[in-house]
Amino acid sequence: MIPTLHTIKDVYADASAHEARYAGILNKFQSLYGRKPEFVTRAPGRVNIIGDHIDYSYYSVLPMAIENDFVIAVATTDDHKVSLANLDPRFSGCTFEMPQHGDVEIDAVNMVWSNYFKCGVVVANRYMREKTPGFRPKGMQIVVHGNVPAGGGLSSSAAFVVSATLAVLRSNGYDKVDKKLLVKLSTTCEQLIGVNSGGMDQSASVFGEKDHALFVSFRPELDVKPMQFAQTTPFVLIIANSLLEVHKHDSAPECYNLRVVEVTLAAKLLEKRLGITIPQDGLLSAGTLRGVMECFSGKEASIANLKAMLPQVEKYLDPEGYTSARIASELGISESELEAKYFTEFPVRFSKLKLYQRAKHVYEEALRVLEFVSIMGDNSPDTLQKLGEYMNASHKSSQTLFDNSHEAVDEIVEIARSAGSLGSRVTGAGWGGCTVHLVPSNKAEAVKKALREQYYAKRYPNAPEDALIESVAGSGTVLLEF
Ligand code: NG1
Ligand code: MG
Repeated sequence: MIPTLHTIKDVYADASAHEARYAGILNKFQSLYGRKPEFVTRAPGRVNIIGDHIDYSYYSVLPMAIENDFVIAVATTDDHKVSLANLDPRFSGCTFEMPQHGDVEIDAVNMVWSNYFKCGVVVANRYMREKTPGFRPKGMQIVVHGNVPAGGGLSSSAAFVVSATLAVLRSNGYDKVDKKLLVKLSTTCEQLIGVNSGGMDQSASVFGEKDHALFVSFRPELDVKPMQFAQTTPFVLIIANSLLEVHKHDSAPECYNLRVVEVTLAAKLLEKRLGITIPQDGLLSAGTLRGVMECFSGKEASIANLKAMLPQVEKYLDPEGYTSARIASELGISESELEAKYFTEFPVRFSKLKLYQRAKHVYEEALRVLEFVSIMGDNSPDTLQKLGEYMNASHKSSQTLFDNSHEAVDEIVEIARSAGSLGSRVTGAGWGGCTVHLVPSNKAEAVKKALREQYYAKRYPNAPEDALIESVAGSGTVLLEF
């Protein structure tokens, strides 16, 4: 169940640092609507420690919630009107009506911040209509504020849609919301605005726990295990934002959505070559690389079963890449069928599909996550060093196999390692955004200093204070009633 709290004291490590922000939200609410909010929803962003671009192949990942979050203050009305205001003056407000029938309209071509809220409305409304046919949600008066850097790989969007979905449910009498249900509903949100996303971010946001990383598994069903690191060698996780903002819905056809198509087609081709039939499953309705592994080497996503897939990738997928014509002919379908099935619902642009590289990344990254998790609690003097090596190998794979790094991101990674980071990698979707670094505590100052002098001073002399933070694992999504 999503907990209901009555103070922010249990939400943040240092609640006093957040008091002014909450006061600002409540003041704005009072001045706009002449009343107090009935409740507040709050959902955090996340940093992914290891395991990127494998959630949509249903392999386990290791993120943790961070303290930056998305806060939504709400009072309900009986007129079905929604008034949306943002405490941040850069984002202007808007109004719309809760529909009597069908979904609220979202203009995914002209992306505005309020679209993310509307995504929450759509998924919550569909759910409530399933429970109560003909249901029409109440109106809402709203003030929001988010402080997760946008387009930075820390899941500002997931924090927003989780918070929004919960706010709509709570407004309509759903005050005991199951955590898994909230993950399930909010995971479909960004698909409404053209990003064919996996479920890592929403899981981390909902299930976040102070001082814990989260081992998130998607099969056979969603499961989140809070994990702790051995503290033999004290360390910190540093998040350094490259400040290259990536707008996933704009870049999706060449980046995110293309990767989803590539891993799907890699699975299709392996299925054909191995002579197996993989079950069609959920998000990737054509089947996944995990599905291939389950049929070929064994049901469980174990180290052995994953390792057994690597020679198959070598044997059956071509590092040269595939044109549309070639993959169509290898799959034994026409190009128009290929187009209709894989390139239409979420449009993509490419010259060659890199099926070999993407599949190799997925299986190896899934392996690294398992190996990382299996030693993270070991009280041995070289644990931290080994964990760092997995993170470095993960970054290498982003550079060479998955093509989701960026030259500026690589520069940050190099600077941090030279100054004492044991493991440095791009985190989240990539192509810019944030990096995460595993740094022994006695090297933290040196790493931060090196990044300030060698990266930010050169590229972004006016970088915001929070471009470089030591991050703590924060708590998950909550409802607040003051
Ligand atoms: P971010 O970093 O929020 O863009 C995206 C996906 C995740 C996951 C990572 C890569 C969304 C909402 N999130 O995260 O599901 O696939 O990329 O590991 O699209
Ligand atoms: Mg996002």
